[in-house]
Amino acid sequence: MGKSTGAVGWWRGTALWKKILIGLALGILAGALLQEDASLFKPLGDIFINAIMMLIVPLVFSTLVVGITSMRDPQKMGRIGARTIALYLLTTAFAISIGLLLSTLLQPGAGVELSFDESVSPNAAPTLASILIDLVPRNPIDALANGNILQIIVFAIGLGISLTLIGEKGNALVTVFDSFAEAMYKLTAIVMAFAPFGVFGLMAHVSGQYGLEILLPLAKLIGVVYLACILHVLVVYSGFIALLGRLNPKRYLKGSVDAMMIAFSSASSAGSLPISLRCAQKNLGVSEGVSGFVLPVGATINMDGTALYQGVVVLFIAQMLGVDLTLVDYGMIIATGTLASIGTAGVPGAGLIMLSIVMAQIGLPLEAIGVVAGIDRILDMARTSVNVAGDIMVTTLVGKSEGELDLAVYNGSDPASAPR
Ligand code: DAS
Repeated sequence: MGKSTGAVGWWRGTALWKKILIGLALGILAGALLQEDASLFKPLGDIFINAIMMLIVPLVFSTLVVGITSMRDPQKMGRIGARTIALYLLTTAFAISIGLLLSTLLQPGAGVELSFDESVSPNAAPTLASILIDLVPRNPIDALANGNILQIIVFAIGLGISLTLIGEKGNALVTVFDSFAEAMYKLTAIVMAFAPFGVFGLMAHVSGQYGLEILLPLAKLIGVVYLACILHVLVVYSGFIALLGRLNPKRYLKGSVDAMMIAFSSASSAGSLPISLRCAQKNLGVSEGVSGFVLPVGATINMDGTALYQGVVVLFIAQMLGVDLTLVDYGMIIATGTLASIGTAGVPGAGLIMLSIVMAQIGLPLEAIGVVAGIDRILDMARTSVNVAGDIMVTTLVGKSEGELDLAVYNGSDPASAPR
């Protein structure tokens, strides 16, 4: 086929993240100009979200089975699991602390007088026992059909280890899964070609919904959440990549930007998972085995942005109500905020629902959540971007520590050797 010229040639030659950024900017502009009429473009966004959600289960399942069988070392799997959980908990504690620190210093709730009357029923905090029991699927087909990611991970790990242990007899199925995973990566690339248009539709709809009259009274709160998110990524994540991974943090940021922008526009960690897998493997050189395990786990239980958001918003509400919090309260916020973030689903608005756990724990009126519910999508976009950035950061560190990171790909010197 001849080389495309003009606009088509320019578009084809432009990096995906730039195209998504153009779609995002034009979407915000269209929403600001057309207001509610911009919802006309919402179907573009909905189709795109459906397309990436369609990929999650087949991609995660096939990648993980292939990844586990390629490792052939159950001890290695245990080590990867332990490192993954430890890093996820550590970065979540950092996140909620940054949220509390900034909210204490900047006092976004001081002097704010906003009425609230919506009643919010408190959520039951997920106990560790309930999380562990729910990990094992009674029916793996049901788990696959309902997209229960943690149960799919448990079943895929069990299947992968069993295929390894049966040796030759397992090879046929491993080959099938390998081809299937390959096809799923190609389908992800095809879906991602439509990302700029999908992001345009999503942002036009969101931007058209929020006028200045809604945003201005809570502008300081929005500013503190966004500042905390930016600091967490640029300081904590980049610091971990540089100090623990001895890797160039700029490469990590550049390699993650596609997934972060999809997370921002979709406000869904689960929905961003196919793109996170593609970024980790194609841009950062992490192996299928590590990324196929660490990312789906992260998309389900690692929500640093959500934890950070809960730290900021709980203090905002306490400040608004003139409630002085004690050090014990701060400790309770860190503990319950971490647990609440683990229990937060990777879908839009989940963090707002889990906020009630933290509020109830320190005795703040749950109705006050109504004050921030109106702008939740604006906050959700930022916190979900951090959730996804954190998953990719941990995947990169675990890959590096296990010798499962292709430095030639990471440093951008040899994208051809990218695993996918
Ligand atoms: N939107 C959620 C996610 O997909 C996070 C949240 O609501 O806090 O990660």
